[in-house]
Formats: sequence, C-alpha cells, structure tokens
Amino acid sequence: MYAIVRDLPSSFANCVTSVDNNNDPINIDLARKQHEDYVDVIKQHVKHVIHVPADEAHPDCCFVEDTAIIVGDRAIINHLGAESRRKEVSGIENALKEVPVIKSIVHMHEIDPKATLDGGDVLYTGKHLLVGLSHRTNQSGADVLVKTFSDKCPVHVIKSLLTHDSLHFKCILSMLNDNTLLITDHEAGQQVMDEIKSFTGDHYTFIKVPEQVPSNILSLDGGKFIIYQKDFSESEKVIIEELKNKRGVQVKALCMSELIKADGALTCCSILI
Ligand code: CIR
Repeated sequence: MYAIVRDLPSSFANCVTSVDNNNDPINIDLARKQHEDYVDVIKQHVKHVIHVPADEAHPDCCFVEDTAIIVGDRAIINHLGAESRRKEVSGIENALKEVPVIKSIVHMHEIDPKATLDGGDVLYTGKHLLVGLSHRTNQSGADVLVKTFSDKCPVHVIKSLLTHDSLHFKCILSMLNDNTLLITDHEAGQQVMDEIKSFTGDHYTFIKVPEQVPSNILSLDGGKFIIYQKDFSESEKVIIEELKNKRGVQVKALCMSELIKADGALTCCSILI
C-alpha cells in the first residue's frame, strides 16, 4: 500500500473554514505536531509513504484527500469545489506518478469544465464508489466519476446530504472495511444510510456513532487497525465496544483539535492507495 501526505504550510491558519475560531485561533505549532503524530502512525502501517512538501500559497494543501480519486490503476485529478484550493492538485499529481500501480491519470475539468468535486465527498469501499453531492461536489462532478470508473465498480450518487449543513459526505460517514461503515447517528446520517441501502441492499453493516466528528475514522491494514478522534467520549464508547471489543480491531486515539478548527477530518490528511 501507498499513502500520500502533505506537510502543513505556515499559512495554515488562513485555511477555508466554516468554524468560528475567533475565540480560540488555530495554534499552528500544535497543528503541525498533531499532523506529524498522524503521519507517524500511518508510517507504522503503510510501507510506502510519499511526503509532498507544503505549498505556502495554499493554506489547505495538507487536506490531500480532496485532490484525487483512485480506483485500481486509474486516477482522476479533481476540480475542487473551493476556488482557492484548485491549484493544490499539481503537487499531488506528481506524487501519483510515483505510484507504480497507477497507469493513467485524467483531469476532471478536461472531461467536463462544469464539474466540481472534493475527495471528501467520495468513499471507495473496495466494492462500491459512493459519491455524495454537497456544496463542493456537483452533479457534473459525480457524473464524471460515473463515466470514469463505472467499468471498475458500481458508482452510486447519494443526494440526501445536500439538504443538510455538512461540509463533506465523509464528515458523517467512513469505512472500517469493505462491508462495515460508520455513520453519524442523526437525521442526515439516517437519510444517507437509507440511500446507500437503496443501492447496495444489505451489503454494509452500519455502526452508528453519536457525534459527527468521530464518525470519520482512518482505517488501515484492511480494517484491522484504526485511528479515531480523541476527546469525544460518547463516540469513544461505541468505537471501543463495536470495533475493539466485538471485532478485535486495534485502535489508536489521536487529538486533532487544530485540524478540526480547519474543518479537517481524519481521512482528509492522506490518500491511501
Ligand atoms: C476546506 O474547507 O476545504 C478545508 N479547510 C478542509 C477540507 C477537509 N477535507 C476533507 O475532510 N476531505
């Protein structure tokens, strides 16, 4: 397996965010430390980690997940929903060229100039490619994924998140393995779950997590090891019970408070191939 990660730039505090951080601004040194801890854990589980240097002109550049979608030997470079982030992709495209399994790289905006899509709205489970429409990902963006990847796996477009106030699809959903998903236990989560079931039947078991932030875990080693967000005690109870105790998953809690202030989730700081 390969992982792509990218350093935090010194300009990180100027990131795009919906969080009001006026009373508790982003602490850049702490953010760097939290990100380094995250990368260190990944390095213990992934053989090849490609480290892309920070791009000072792009405060959000560490959120690499948003920049590309990879299924099998094909990668698509996204046209990101936030205009200020669009040029982040070149550093990641270079990194993708170092991954031997990737044989072709296409650019979303060349396929359809109207398309916008963030990787935070796309979950590739290994069985299905699930694409959530959001304020960042439009129907044209989803259509490009359908066109590009339908020969590889079923691609399903989930629409119910659009009526809710959530940045990305994966803010409320993440995977443990190719048949187990975690989802936030709220109305939006219920609707998204129903929609996924309407396409995939009973393929997935859903684990309901009480809070939104910790619904996003990072799963490594095929779901035998996960990183989850520290300091969400209600959700931690569910993660310990459902993943560690019932399923024998090894778990590691990390505090990512400064990245949360930037609307960053755990999956968004890496691309796993
Ligand atoms: C943004 O608003 O684009 C960044 N500040 C956060 C992106 C987080 N990406 C993700 O969860 N996939």
